[in-house]
Amino acid sequence: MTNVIHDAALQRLYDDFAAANLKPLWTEIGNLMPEFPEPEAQPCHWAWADLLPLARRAGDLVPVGRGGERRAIALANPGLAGRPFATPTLWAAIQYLGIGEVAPAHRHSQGAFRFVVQGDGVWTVVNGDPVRMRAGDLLLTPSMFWHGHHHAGDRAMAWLDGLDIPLVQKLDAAFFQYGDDGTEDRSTPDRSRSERLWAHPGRRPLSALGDSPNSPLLAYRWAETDASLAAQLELEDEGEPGVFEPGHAAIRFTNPTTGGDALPTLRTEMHRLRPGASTSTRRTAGSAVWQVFRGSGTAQVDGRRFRLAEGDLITVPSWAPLRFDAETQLDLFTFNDHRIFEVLSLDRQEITEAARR
Ligand code: GTQ
Ligand code: FE2
Repeated sequence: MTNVIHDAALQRLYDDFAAANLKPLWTEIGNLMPEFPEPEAQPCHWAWADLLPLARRAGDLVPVGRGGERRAIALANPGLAGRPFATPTLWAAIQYLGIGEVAPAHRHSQGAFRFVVQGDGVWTVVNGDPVRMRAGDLLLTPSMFWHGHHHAGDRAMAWLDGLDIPLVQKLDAAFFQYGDDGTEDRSTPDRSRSERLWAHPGRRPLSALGDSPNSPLLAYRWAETDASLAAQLELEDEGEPGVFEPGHAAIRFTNPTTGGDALPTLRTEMHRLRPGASTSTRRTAGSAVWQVFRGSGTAQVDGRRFRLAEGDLITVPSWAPLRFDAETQLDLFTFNDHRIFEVLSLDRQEITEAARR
């Protein structure tokens, strides 16, 4: 009897909490403070062989222009309730531009990059500087830099966009502005002004000695990325240090003014595994997207196993153990939010199984 009175009183208390816009911790704590991350995002795989034909159909049916701005098709993680997000912090999309098409200039507080898995012919004009996009290149569009894209080649082109849209939305930090139409630079130089000034490692122009949070270098070319990965593996062959793990070369794309990440909210890296090599199994606080640039193999994410072919994409939720096994030489591009975790001292990492020697 006392119990019944007690339960009724308790129910009144909870009702009064709700009416006063209050909620007790003790009924919520399991969800709010789990022992370790319990991400809603799932490990997922998108095959390039599925994405490209869908992008082509969008190219046939959907014009690109002012308003919609971009013919970009987002990876929507099925764990994220229908939102167009790859992970809780990362936007990943395949963007498609046909011959002669123009994606109009705009700017926004969201930071962005393009990574080109195949093709040629598009220039992204970043703060008035036309930057050529070719296979294996990483092109930056930092926060609030004007940017539009134009196609001057003879074959339609698709590439990967990475942005911090979900993070910026969650933080209520989104700002956006349209550019002037018809005034974009449509020239097609081989080398951008940004590269002419900044693509000289270890050499700072004296006209620009201060740090800038966004990298002034807007293009990281495949030739140099490839050479740096190849050199790490050559050094390994010679018994010298330099590789990240046995049979696993890796580089991070950095801002030449700080030596830190190329973008403040998105870490970008390129990895190369020798044929037959395996990575450690590693889990990291924070989420990531990986795209195969060249080669084949498998990825294991939180017990799920994905076969990987050129252009394929996977999502890695926070704290999900991740391991790659290369069949052929396997070149992998990745971007993640780990830099944000570092800035906030929330970074954690654990190797659950070391790479074999
Ligand atoms: O190319 O400017 O995938 O603003 C999403 C938002 C691409 C872009 C996206 C964008 C862009
Ligand atoms: Fe944009």
